[in-house]
Amino acid sequence: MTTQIDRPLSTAMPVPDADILPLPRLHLADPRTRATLRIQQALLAGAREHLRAGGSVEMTHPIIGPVTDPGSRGAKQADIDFYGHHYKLMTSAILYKQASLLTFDRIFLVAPNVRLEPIETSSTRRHLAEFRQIDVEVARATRDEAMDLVEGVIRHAVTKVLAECAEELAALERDTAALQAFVAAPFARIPHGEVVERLRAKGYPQAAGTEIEWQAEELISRDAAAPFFVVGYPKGSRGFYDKESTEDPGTLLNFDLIAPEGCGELCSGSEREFEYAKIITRMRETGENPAKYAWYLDVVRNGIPNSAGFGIGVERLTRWVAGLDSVWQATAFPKLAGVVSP
Ligand code: ASN
Repeated sequence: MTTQIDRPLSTAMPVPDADILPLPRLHLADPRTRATLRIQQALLAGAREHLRAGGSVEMTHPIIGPVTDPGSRGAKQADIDFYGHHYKLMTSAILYKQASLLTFDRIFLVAPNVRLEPIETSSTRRHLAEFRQIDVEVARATRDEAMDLVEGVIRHAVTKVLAECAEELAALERDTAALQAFVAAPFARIPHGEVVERLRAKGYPQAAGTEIEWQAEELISRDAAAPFFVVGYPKGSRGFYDKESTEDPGTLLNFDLIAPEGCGELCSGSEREFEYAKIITRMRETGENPAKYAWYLDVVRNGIPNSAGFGIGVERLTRWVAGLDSVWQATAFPKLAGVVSP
């Protein structure tokens, strides 16, 4: 594929130039794009099969709204003028996912997200300014049950790809034996503090009590024998909706799923804060003005079930399963930070 994106990873990243992506007509007609998108189709079909079989209902959610997920780590929100009202493009569907549990106990959606990521992310090989998530929310579920569901969805979807996309995987020279072994193994659940220690042992200067940066995720992802969960991120690293542990205050009942082979994070999720007073407190702690969230707080004040859920990055999952160098290769019309594209 004609690309100049496979530069060595470095923290001093160049500002993207116009030819960081191939011309759209070359990318669209590339047999590798065709094989990749067939694999993505099988992944989405597999995820839908697994979720529907478990009783989840697929919904569609808004693309714009008065407020969006504020917890998108360093990315800016995109504004839109909605007949004189200040609206946002969705950075994630989280607020709608919780609210939708008034309609169904188990829901999912394949949702578009727009996050104006910092310009340096154009060469991380794993960030897009526009991407999709398989977003799931389950009423009365625990974090462990949510992780079981992530595991089930990924195992089923990857198994479907292995069964149905042999030609495409061969065209992309994907090591299918490795993929098979990755999804046959159980996905370990490793506490955040232990991951910090492992990183330090490898010489990476990871601070305790903070988010694990993408460079560090990539490092621990490289020698993983299977996808694995990092559980219990410190409060302050995520949005107000990730529930704080009552036994271990300061720790969130959340998780990330890290892919093997250096691909890094595929999915994040959590048990949710669902009580009005706690949500208000967490909003204030994270610097959010509750007045902006009027519709959501009205829903919460009148009662929503406790729940857990997650979002799996569609392009990241595709990149890993197809064995691609970069996440932009997993979409027909990639949007990288700062790069002008269709
Ligand atoms: N999708 C994530 C979740 O459900 C939220 C996010 O993308 N920030 O927890």
